[in-house]
Amino acid sequence: MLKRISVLMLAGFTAMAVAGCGSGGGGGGGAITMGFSQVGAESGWRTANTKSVQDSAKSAGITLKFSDAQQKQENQIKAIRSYIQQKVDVIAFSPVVESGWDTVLKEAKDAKIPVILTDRAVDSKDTSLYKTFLGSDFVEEGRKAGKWLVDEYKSSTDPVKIVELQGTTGSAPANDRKAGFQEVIKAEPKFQIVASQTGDFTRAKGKEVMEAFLKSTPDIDVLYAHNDDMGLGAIEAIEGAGKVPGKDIKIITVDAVKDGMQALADGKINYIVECSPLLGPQLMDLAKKVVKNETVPTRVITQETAFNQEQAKAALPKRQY
Ligand code: GZL
Repeated sequence: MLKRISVLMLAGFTAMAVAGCGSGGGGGGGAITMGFSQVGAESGWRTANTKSVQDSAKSAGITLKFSDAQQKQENQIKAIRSYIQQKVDVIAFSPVVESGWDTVLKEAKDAKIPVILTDRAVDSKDTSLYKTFLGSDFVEEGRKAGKWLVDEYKSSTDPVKIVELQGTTGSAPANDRKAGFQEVIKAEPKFQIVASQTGDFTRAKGKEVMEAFLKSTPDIDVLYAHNDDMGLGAIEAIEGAGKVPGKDIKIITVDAVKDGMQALADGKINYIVECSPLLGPQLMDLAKKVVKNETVPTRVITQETAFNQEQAKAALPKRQY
């Protein structure tokens, strides 16, 4: 199953009459300077996303000022303020959590510097605070995970005990992957989420929380982890408890990074919903348009797929990340 990153331009193009940009060269046709605030380096997905942004800026001839917030919102706010001070032409960032951005985004708007959201969304009611949001539909990713589970257990009536490793508390992917999954499985009472806790998208935390689940929750049937890294940490915990991942406990994760796909091909994970980190090329195209006051869609959704164990074996050799 080929991964497609094509842009599904939502209907409802909105002519975004963007105000002039900062005093960088972009507005006048010179080289564009982008200030980018990255969440951190918490997962294989994030590493691939950072590489995509940095490589794409280089190929697009865009000067990139890049900062790693170590998963702290205050560091992202500081970085955005410093980009405003430096009068960059455009600001892009992946908000670590959904809330708490209105003040700093208003400061960027007042400074006439357009902002692009990439990867994760914010819950600001005022959508004029940013020009567009480029990223996956996390609710749909959760639905895909739920649909696989419903199909996997379609011929069973026994209760199915599920534990869930959530992503970073308050983040759009954690909120939405949970919501999409629950929306699908709630139709069948046999599915019971018996424990759910954040593993903060990291392998180490995923292992630690899964060890606690294994101690507190007997007879776990399924683990739903909001990303591969937490799933890979959980596999270490499951094997440490003398159980067989993918068999004693079925595992569904999200991302489809190389390590996750390898575990899927090896039978330790049962299903992975893809979430592509390769947003760089589209981000740079959008930045060029926004700086030149061209029309951009208010929402750009990346097209993604999902993999079972057989599909992972076929796809692995061609995976870019
Ligand atoms: C999803 C991204 C998430 C990944 C995790 O777009 O924000 O953050 O699923 C990463 O691996 O840490």
